[in-house]
Amino acid sequence: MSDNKLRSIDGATVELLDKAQKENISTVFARADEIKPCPIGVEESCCKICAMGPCRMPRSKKGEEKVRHGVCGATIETVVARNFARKIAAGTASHSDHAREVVETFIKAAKGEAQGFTIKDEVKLLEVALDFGIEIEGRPAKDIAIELGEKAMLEFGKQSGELVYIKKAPLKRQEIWRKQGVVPRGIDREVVEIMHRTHMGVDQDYEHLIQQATRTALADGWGGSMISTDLQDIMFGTPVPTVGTINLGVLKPDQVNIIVHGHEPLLPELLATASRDPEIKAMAEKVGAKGVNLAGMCCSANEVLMRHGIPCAGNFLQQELALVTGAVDLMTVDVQCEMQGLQGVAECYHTKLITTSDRAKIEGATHIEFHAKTGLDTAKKILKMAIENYPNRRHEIYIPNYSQDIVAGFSHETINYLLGGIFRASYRPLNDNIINGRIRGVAGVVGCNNVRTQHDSAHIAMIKELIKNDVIVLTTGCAAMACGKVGLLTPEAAREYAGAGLLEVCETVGIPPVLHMGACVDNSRILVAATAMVKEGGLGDDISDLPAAGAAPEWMSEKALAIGQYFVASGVYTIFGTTWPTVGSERVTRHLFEELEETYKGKWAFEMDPIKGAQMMIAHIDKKRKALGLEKARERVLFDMAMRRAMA
Ligand code: BF8
Repeated sequence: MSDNKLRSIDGATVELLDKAQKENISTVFARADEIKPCPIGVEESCCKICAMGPCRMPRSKKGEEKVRHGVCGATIETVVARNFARKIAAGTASHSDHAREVVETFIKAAKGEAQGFTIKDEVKLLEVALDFGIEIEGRPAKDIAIELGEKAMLEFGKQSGELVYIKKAPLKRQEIWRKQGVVPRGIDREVVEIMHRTHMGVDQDYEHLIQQATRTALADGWGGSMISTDLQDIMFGTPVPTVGTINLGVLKPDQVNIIVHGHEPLLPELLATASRDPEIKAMAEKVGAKGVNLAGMCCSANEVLMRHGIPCAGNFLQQELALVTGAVDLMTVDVQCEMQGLQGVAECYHTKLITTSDRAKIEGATHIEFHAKTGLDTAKKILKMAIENYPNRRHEIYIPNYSQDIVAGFSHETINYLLGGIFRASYRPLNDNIINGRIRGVAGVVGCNNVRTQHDSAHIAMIKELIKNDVIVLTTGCAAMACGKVGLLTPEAAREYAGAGLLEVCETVGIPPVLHMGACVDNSRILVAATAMVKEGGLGDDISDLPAAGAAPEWMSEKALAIGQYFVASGVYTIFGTTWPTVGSERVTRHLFEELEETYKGKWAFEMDPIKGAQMMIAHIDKKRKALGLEKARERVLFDMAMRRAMA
């Protein structure tokens, strides 16, 4: 067995890793072997916010017995909480700066100033306009959209008051947030305040720091991310279940292969449109290719997959390996989760790496900036560059024979429609199936890949354990792609992997047991779905009452921590795997893992074993079922299904 099978459960990844090693090409996997995690950094026991340090304050062998202080007197609690809060600020800033770009483009699209963009979903436009308190009666869509864009933009710079979307949460949740003083005022204000409070000599009380981290994370989930999802839906269409294909086998040896990688779906949308232009196809044929093959990578992939069925080449740890096929003529990257190592790999082949955002350049890559006014021209220019690069292929092409059909695009609106039907769109059937026990509960399993664990394996082990136990899984980001690659995103997967109760529901409705809800900003869809379940009735009056839990078993990015913190503050029990960034302080860890539950009814947990993690989630779901008085219903259903199976 190749050693690389220990690094990934995905065959395409293993084959290309073998190839990269043979060709002596540096990838994230090789670099991870060369660089071991810093033992002090991994505990977050290092303070480098002033020039009197850095102060290294590792745990003593006897745990917390030794009192640890930095040069300024900062306690280890302050240092660890500061580091944690800064990560949440960075995660929130990332999702929200993405949202800002979307809002700017949205306003231009509404004014007719964005090439190739219009308002596609007028129903959602009206819904979101109402959320923002905008008058819709008798007004043209264009005017409503301009006002919506302008009001959404104000959410970033607001100095006081509350974010508009806070009112979408269950009333009980809003009360908790107000009582705790964590309702975000403006998105940017909360991020800036963390940066201020974590400057040398400002906020030096770990609970107070975590409180601001919570307010900032809420500004992500119920602010930036939600704005991003909603306005993207209005511009590009709200996703509906769409059939697609995933894994590196989607690359074509005889076509011009272009990969869109990153997070903002703006340019990828235009590339999708422009790649269908007959002129582009003719150009490709002129250079000897059979056409242009557009594929996605990371969250950009999720966006164009859900809305256009554009194939998905893979998730985070596959980005460099895609280039190792020798078949990628051009890759565009915008923002977030793009490894600098890409340029080095691109140089080993003929691939052109193009940076497209004004916020991100990579040394050595070609920079072609995307601007909404000229977006379609830029898209065409990039496609032409890719086509011109096709004859420059100088290596033998090797595309692993792995691709898998999937169904993606389960927005909140779609779940509503699928379960209730067009005339009575509703979460009632979902709630009823939870109440009667066919579905035991709901789990959100989301997040990244992390090279410190076997690629994709924790996602799949955890999710299989959950669905086997009748827990329906909602997924986004790289977790969703991991599911796709092993066939969990097909209705047929229910028969193979789901428990009897969940299988019955999936077969009746025709859905997979794992629902792909989009990119990482689309975790906001999970918040909206959870709120809809609460509002539908019968499952308590707050998100924390739902038999539900969340997890990111292979997380690595700061965005994941912001997501986790807003789920916890929204009342969700949330388990992370891989590593935990507050182990340097037992008090801070206890605060996050135990004390937060007293106020927010949600808390963090850390578990490296994904099966154990799934069992912890199931135990939590059962605890919530019991609190709702539902445990008896489930016992009855299980008996019925066992009987039915015995009869089959
Ligand atoms: O936002 S899941 S590795 S690609 S951070 Fe990045 Fe993590 Fe993937 Fe998308 Ni999300």
